[in-house]
Amino acid sequence: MADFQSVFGAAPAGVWAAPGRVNLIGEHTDYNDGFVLPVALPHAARATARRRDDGVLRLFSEQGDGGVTELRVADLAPGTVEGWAAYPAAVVWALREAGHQVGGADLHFDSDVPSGAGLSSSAALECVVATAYRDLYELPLTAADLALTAQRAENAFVGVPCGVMDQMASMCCVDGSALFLDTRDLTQRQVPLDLAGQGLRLLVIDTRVKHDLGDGAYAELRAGCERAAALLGLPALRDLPPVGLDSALDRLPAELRPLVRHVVTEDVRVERAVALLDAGDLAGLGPILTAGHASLRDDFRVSCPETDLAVAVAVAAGALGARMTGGGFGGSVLALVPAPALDHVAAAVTTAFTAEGWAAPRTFAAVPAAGARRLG
Ligand code: GAF
Repeated sequence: MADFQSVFGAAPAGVWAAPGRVNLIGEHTDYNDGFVLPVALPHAARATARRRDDGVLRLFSEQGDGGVTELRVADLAPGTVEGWAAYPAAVVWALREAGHQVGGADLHFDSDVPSGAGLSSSAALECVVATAYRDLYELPLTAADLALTAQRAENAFVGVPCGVMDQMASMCCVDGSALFLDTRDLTQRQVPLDLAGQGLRLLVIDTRVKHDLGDGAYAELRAGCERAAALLGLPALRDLPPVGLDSALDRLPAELRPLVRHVVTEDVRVERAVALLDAGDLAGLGPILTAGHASLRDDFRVSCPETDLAVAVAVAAGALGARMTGGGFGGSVLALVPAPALDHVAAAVTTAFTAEGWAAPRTFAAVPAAGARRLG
């Protein structure tokens, strides 16, 4: 642990935090202008920071290789920064691209969001930089403005064509609630999620199969969805009403039909989930989660043997429902579990992984936490 003073030789101006997230339901809907329902995790990226007025950006991460990355803000351009440092650099670049007069900073990062686990460690890093810069440079930007800037940073600088869910979750979630977000116009509503009051827990199972959104599969899925919408003459798949699904599928090439079926049915699942939460029926969420997983496995095809097994074993061991969460191709599973069954479900999944010869998953109970904020 190297503190800010010992790394940068000066005192910091403050400390900021931005959380990772787990998405309850609404997967691969955000880049289709659809609905999502994420929850912020207590796990967060923290940045200790000070402003610099010489145009130099210095970056250090407790999770890095021990070195300081030094960059000139004026020279930042897509493709010029590699590895984890690309994410903070991207946000500074995107703020300048948007016309904000921002310069350098010293930034010391420490994150406990598991990386590559589908829990938005990248968005947490982007959002903590955006939030620190807002305060250091007194930028008149809302949380949603900062989320959009962070998304643009990831799209245009890092080169990952992600939607806006992860950045909005990291910026806008509040303690104790899920964020019901319409990704078309960013209309949002906090939906209280009193898990403890209903004797429930959200078990996160990190399969330790690293997922990487930059490897092309995510971009292909997004392109497929956009092609389907164009063929149907729609601005986005969000605009396809569920009642018109079957006839729309008949008009599409076979390889696009399952993608469209997933997106349209997933939007319906999000709306049903919100209705259940509004009615105080959290347990009713279980079958929706499991149906969402089947759709991601069979139609969207982004699950993998580890997430499929974790879901099946969790449900067999007493979870009310379970699904993979995040982009897929590995990452984490989310299970809704009666509180007394929490340890039993986690142990059953671990035993099943061991029997397959796989590394034991990392498990923890997620408590809905707050979005990005200044800590001190
Ligand atoms: C990743 C992306 F970054 C999000 O925008 C979203 O598309 C998600 O995968 C799938 O729902 O986390």
